[in-house]
Amino acid sequence: MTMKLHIFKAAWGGMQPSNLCLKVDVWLQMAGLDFERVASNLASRAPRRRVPFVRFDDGSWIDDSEVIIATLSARHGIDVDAGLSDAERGLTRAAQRMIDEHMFFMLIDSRWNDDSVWPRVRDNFLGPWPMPLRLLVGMIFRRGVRRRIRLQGFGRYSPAERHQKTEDNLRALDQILGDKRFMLGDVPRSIDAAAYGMLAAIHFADLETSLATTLRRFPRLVAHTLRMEARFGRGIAGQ
Ligand SMILES: N[C@@H](CCC(=O)N[C@@H](CS)C(=O)NCC(=O)O)C(=O)O
Repeated sequence: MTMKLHIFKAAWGGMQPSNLCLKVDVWLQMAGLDFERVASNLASRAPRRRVPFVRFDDGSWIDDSEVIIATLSARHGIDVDAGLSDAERGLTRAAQRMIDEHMFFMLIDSRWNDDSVWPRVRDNFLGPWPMPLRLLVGMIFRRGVRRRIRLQGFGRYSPAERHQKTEDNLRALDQILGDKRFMLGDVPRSIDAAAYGMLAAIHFADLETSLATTLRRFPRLVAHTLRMEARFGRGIAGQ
Protein backbone atom coordinates (compact mmCIF):
# COMPACT_ATOMS: atom_id res chain seq x y z
CA MET A 1 0.00 0.00 0.00
CA THR A 2 1.55 3.31 -1.08
CA MET A 3 0.98 6.22 1.21
CA LYS A 4 0.67 9.56 -0.54
CA LEU A 5 1.64 12.70 1.33
CA HIS A 6 -0.23 15.69 -0.09
CA ILE A 7 1.75 18.90 0.15
CA PHE A 8 2.18 22.25 -1.58
CA LYS A 9 4.29 22.67 -4.71
CA ALA A 10 7.86 23.95 -4.39
CA ALA A 11 7.94 27.72 -3.93
CA TRP A 12 10.33 30.68 -3.83
CA GLY A 13 13.69 29.27 -4.83
CA GLY A 14 12.83 25.58 -4.37
CA MET A 15 11.45 24.88 -0.91
CA GLN A 16 8.32 23.51 0.74
CA PRO A 17 6.35 26.61 1.75
CA SER A 18 4.37 24.82 4.49
CA ASN A 19 6.12 24.10 7.78
CA LEU A 20 3.44 21.51 8.60
CA CYS A 21 3.95 19.62 5.32
CA LEU A 22 7.70 19.57 5.89
CA LYS A 23 7.28 18.44 9.50
CA VAL A 24 5.26 15.37 8.44
CA ASP A 25 7.65 14.68 5.54
CA VAL A 26 10.66 14.63 7.89
CA TRP A 27 8.83 12.55 10.48
CA LEU A 28 7.90 9.94 7.84
CA GLN A 29 11.56 9.71 6.88
CA MET A 30 12.62 9.39 10.53
CA ALA A 31 9.98 6.67 10.99
CA GLY A 32 11.29 4.82 7.92
CA LEU A 33 7.86 4.70 6.27
CA ASP A 34 7.58 4.66 2.47
CA PHE A 35 5.59 7.48 0.96
CA GLU A 36 5.14 9.42 -2.22
CA ARG A 37 4.80 13.21 -2.33
CA VAL A 38 1.88 14.65 -4.27
CA ALA A 39 2.02 18.41 -4.75
CA SER A 40 -0.80 20.83 -5.49
CA ASN A 41 -1.48 24.41 -4.52
CA LEU A 42 -5.20 23.79 -4.38
CA ALA A 43 -5.72 23.16 -0.67
CA SER A 44 -9.44 23.44 -1.43
CA ARG A 45 -9.22 19.94 -2.96
CA ALA A 46 -8.00 18.43 0.32
CA PRO A 47 -10.64 16.44 2.26
CA ARG A 48 -10.98 19.25 4.80
CA ARG A 49 -9.45 21.99 2.66
CA ARG A 50 -6.12 21.79 4.46
CA VAL A 51 -2.73 20.25 3.84
CA PRO A 52 -0.86 18.20 4.80
CA PHE A 53 -2.91 15.04 4.56
CA VAL A 54 -2.06 11.46 3.68
CA ARG A 55 -4.13 9.19 1.47
CA PHE A 56 -3.94 5.42 1.15
CA ASP A 57 -4.68 3.14 -1.81
CA ASP A 58 -8.10 2.23 -0.38
CA GLY A 59 -9.08 5.92 -0.48
CA SER A 60 -8.90 6.47 3.28
CA TRP A 61 -7.10 9.58 4.48
CA ILE A 62 -5.77 11.29 7.61
CA ASP A 63 -5.25 15.04 7.94
CA ASP A 64 -3.78 17.38 10.57
CA SER A 65 -0.01 17.00 10.95
CA GLU A 66 -0.26 16.06 14.62
CA VAL A 67 -2.98 13.46 14.03
CA ILE A 68 -1.11 12.00 11.04
CA ILE A 69 1.98 11.47 13.18
CA ALA A 70 0.06 10.10 16.20
CA THR A 71 -2.04 7.73 14.04
CA LEU A 72 0.87 6.35 12.05
CA SER A 73 2.99 6.01 15.21
CA ALA A 74 0.28 3.88 16.80
CA ARG A 75 -0.51 1.93 13.61
CA HIS A 76 3.11 0.95 12.96
CA GLY A 77 4.34 0.86 16.56
CA ILE A 78 6.93 3.55 15.84
CA ASP A 79 8.29 5.99 18.39
CA VAL A 80 10.98 8.28 17.01
CA ASP A 81 11.27 9.70 20.55
CA ALA A 82 12.02 6.35 22.21
CA GLY A 83 14.46 6.74 25.07
CA LEU A 84 13.60 10.36 25.84
CA SER A 85 12.73 11.32 29.41
CA ASP A 86 9.27 12.54 30.42
CA ALA A 87 10.66 16.07 30.67
CA GLU A 88 12.02 15.85 27.13
CA ARG A 89 8.71 14.51 25.85
CA GLY A 90 6.88 17.34 27.61
CA LEU A 91 9.28 19.87 26.12
CA THR A 92 8.72 18.32 22.70
CA ARG A 93 4.94 18.72 22.95
CA ALA A 94 5.22 22.30 24.24
CA ALA A 95 7.71 23.34 21.55
CA GLN A 96 5.66 21.68 18.83
CA ARG A 97 2.53 23.56 19.94
CA MET A 98 4.47 26.85 20.07
CA ILE A 99 5.69 26.25 16.53
CA ASP A 100 2.47 24.93 14.98
CA GLU A 101 -0.07 27.10 16.76
CA HIS A 102 1.82 30.34 17.46
CA MET A 103 4.78 30.66 15.12
CA PHE A 104 2.52 29.52 12.30
CA PHE A 105 0.74 32.87 12.53
CA MET A 106 4.08 34.70 12.54
CA LEU A 107 5.00 32.86 9.37
CA ILE A 108 1.82 33.64 7.47
CA ASP A 109 1.84 37.22 8.81
CA SER A 110 5.37 37.73 7.45
CA ARG A 111 4.21 36.57 4.01
CA TRP A 112 0.63 37.74 3.61
CA ASN A 113 0.73 41.00 5.59
CA ASP A 114 3.93 42.52 4.20
CA ASP A 115 3.27 44.60 1.08
CA SER A 116 6.82 44.14 -0.21
CA VAL A 117 6.59 40.32 -0.07
CA TRP A 118 2.91 39.84 -0.85
CA PRO A 119 3.04 40.02 -4.71
CA ARG A 120 5.40 37.01 -4.80
CA VAL A 121 3.23 35.14 -2.32
CA ARG A 122 0.17 35.81 -4.50
CA ASP A 123 1.98 34.83 -7.70
CA ASN A 124 3.28 31.63 -6.13
CA PHE A 125 -0.12 30.37 -5.04
CA LEU A 126 -2.16 31.93 -7.85
CA GLY A 127 0.42 31.81 -10.64
CA PRO A 128 -1.81 29.87 -13.07
CA TRP A 129 -4.63 32.43 -12.74
CA PRO A 130 -4.56 35.02 -15.56
CA MET A 131 -4.35 38.73 -14.83
CA PRO A 132 -6.39 40.65 -13.77
CA LEU A 133 -8.32 37.75 -12.17
CA ARG A 134 -5.21 36.88 -10.18
CA LEU A 135 -5.24 40.33 -8.57
CA LEU A 136 -8.90 40.04 -7.64
CA VAL A 137 -8.73 36.47 -6.29
CA GLY A 138 -5.46 37.36 -4.56
CA MET A 139 -7.15 40.27 -2.82
CA ILE A 140 -9.98 38.02 -1.60
CA PHE A 141 -7.57 35.33 -0.34
CA ARG A 142 -5.38 37.95 1.29
CA ARG A 143 -8.32 39.50 3.09
CA GLY A 144 -9.29 36.08 4.45
CA VAL A 145 -5.78 35.24 5.69
CA ARG A 146 -5.32 38.68 7.29
CA ARG A 147 -8.67 38.31 9.02
CA ARG A 148 -7.57 34.93 10.36
CA ILE A 149 -4.34 36.45 11.73
CA ARG A 150 -6.28 39.30 13.33
CA LEU A 151 -8.82 36.94 14.91
CA GLN A 152 -6.02 34.80 16.32
CA GLY A 153 -4.62 37.97 17.89
CA PHE A 154 -1.15 38.20 16.39
CA GLY A 155 -2.40 40.59 13.71
CA ARG A 156 -3.41 43.16 16.33
CA TYR A 157 0.13 43.82 17.56
CA SER A 158 2.32 46.67 16.35
CA PRO A 159 5.30 45.76 14.13
CA ALA A 160 7.62 46.22 17.14
CA GLU A 161 5.52 43.89 19.30
CA ARG A 162 5.38 41.29 16.52
CA HIS A 163 9.12 41.47 16.14
CA GLN A 164 9.62 41.00 19.89
CA LYS A 165 7.35 37.95 20.02
CA THR A 166 9.04 36.43 16.98
CA GLU A 167 12.47 36.96 18.46
CA ASP A 168 11.36 35.48 21.81
CA ASN A 169 10.13 32.29 20.11
CA LEU A 170 13.27 31.90 18.03
CA ARG A 171 15.36 32.47 21.15
CA ALA A 172 13.41 29.73 22.93
CA LEU A 173 14.29 27.30 20.13
CA ASP A 174 17.90 28.48 20.20
CA GLN A 175 18.03 27.93 23.97
CA ILE A 176 16.67 24.38 23.60
CA LEU A 177 19.21 23.63 20.88
CA GLY A 178 22.20 25.19 22.62
CA ASP A 179 25.42 23.80 21.17
CA LYS A 180 23.97 20.35 20.45
CA ARG A 181 23.71 18.95 16.92
CA PHE A 182 19.97 18.38 17.23
CA MET A 183 17.40 19.73 19.69
CA LEU A 184 17.75 16.92 22.22
CA GLY A 185 21.17 15.47 21.43
CA ASP A 186 23.03 13.76 18.62
CA VAL A 187 19.94 12.15 17.07
CA PRO A 188 17.14 14.07 15.34
CA ARG A 189 13.76 13.58 17.05
CA SER A 190 10.19 14.69 16.46
CA ILE A 191 10.98 18.10 17.98
CA ASP A 192 13.59 18.57 15.22
CA ALA A 193 10.97 17.72 12.58
CA ALA A 194 8.65 20.43 13.93
CA ALA A 195 11.44 22.99 14.37
CA TYR A 196 12.99 22.29 10.98
CA GLY A 197 9.59 22.58 9.26
CA MET A 198 9.31 26.13 10.55
CA LEU A 199 12.96 27.19 10.28
CA ALA A 200 13.25 25.87 6.72
CA ALA A 201 10.00 27.62 5.75
CA ILE A 202 11.61 30.86 6.94
CA HIS A 203 15.21 30.33 5.85
CA PHE A 204 14.97 28.73 2.40
CA ALA A 205 12.33 31.03 0.94
CA ASP A 206 14.09 33.62 -1.18
CA LEU A 207 11.68 36.21 0.20
CA GLU A 208 13.14 38.99 2.31
CA THR A 209 10.69 38.54 5.19
CA SER A 210 11.09 40.11 8.62
CA LEU A 211 11.21 36.57 10.05
CA ALA A 212 14.16 35.60 7.82
CA THR A 213 16.08 38.68 8.98
CA THR A 214 15.42 37.81 12.62
CA LEU A 215 16.37 34.14 12.14
CA ARG A 216 19.78 35.12 10.75
CA ARG A 217 20.58 36.56 14.17
CA PHE A 218 20.52 32.98 15.54
CA PRO A 219 23.42 31.24 13.76
CA ARG A 220 22.99 28.00 15.73
CA LEU A 221 19.42 27.68 14.46
CA VAL A 222 20.57 28.36 10.88
CA ALA A 223 23.24 25.66 11.27
CA HIS A 224 20.59 23.25 12.59
CA THR A 225 18.42 24.05 9.56
CA LEU A 226 21.27 23.24 7.17
CA ARG A 227 22.11 20.05 9.07
CA MET A 228 18.49 18.89 8.83
CA GLU A 229 18.34 19.83 5.15
CA ALA A 230 21.40 17.69 4.42
CA ARG A 231 19.70 14.71 6.00
CA PHE A 232 16.02 15.14 5.10
CA GLY A 233 15.84 17.51 2.11
CA ARG A 234 13.34 20.29 1.59
CA GLY A 235 10.14 18.31 1.23
CA ILE A 236 9.63 18.97 -2.46
CA ALA A 237 7.70 16.59 -4.72
CA GLY A 238 10.04 14.83 -7.18
CA GLN A 239 12.91 15.03 -4.67
N1 LIG B 1 -3.58 21.88 12.39
C1 LIG B 1 -3.37 21.61 11.00
C2 LIG B 1 -3.25 22.93 10.25
C3 LIG B 1 -3.16 22.75 8.73
C4 LIG B 1 -3.09 24.07 7.99
O1 LIG B 1 -3.41 25.14 8.52
N2 LIG B 1 -2.65 23.99 6.72
C5 LIG B 1 -2.53 25.16 5.88
C6 LIG B 1 -1.23 25.15 5.11
S1 LIG B 1 0.18 25.08 6.15
C7 LIG B 1 -3.63 25.11 4.83
O2 LIG B 1 -3.92 24.07 4.29
N3 LIG B 1 -4.21 26.26 4.53
C8 LIG B 1 -5.20 26.37 3.51
C9 LIG B 1 -6.45 26.94 4.06
O3 LIG B 1 -6.60 27.04 5.30
O4 LIG B 1 -7.30 27.29 3.23
C10 LIG B 1 -2.11 20.74 10.85
O5 LIG B 1 -1.29 20.69 11.79
O6 LIG B 1 -1.97 20.06 9.83
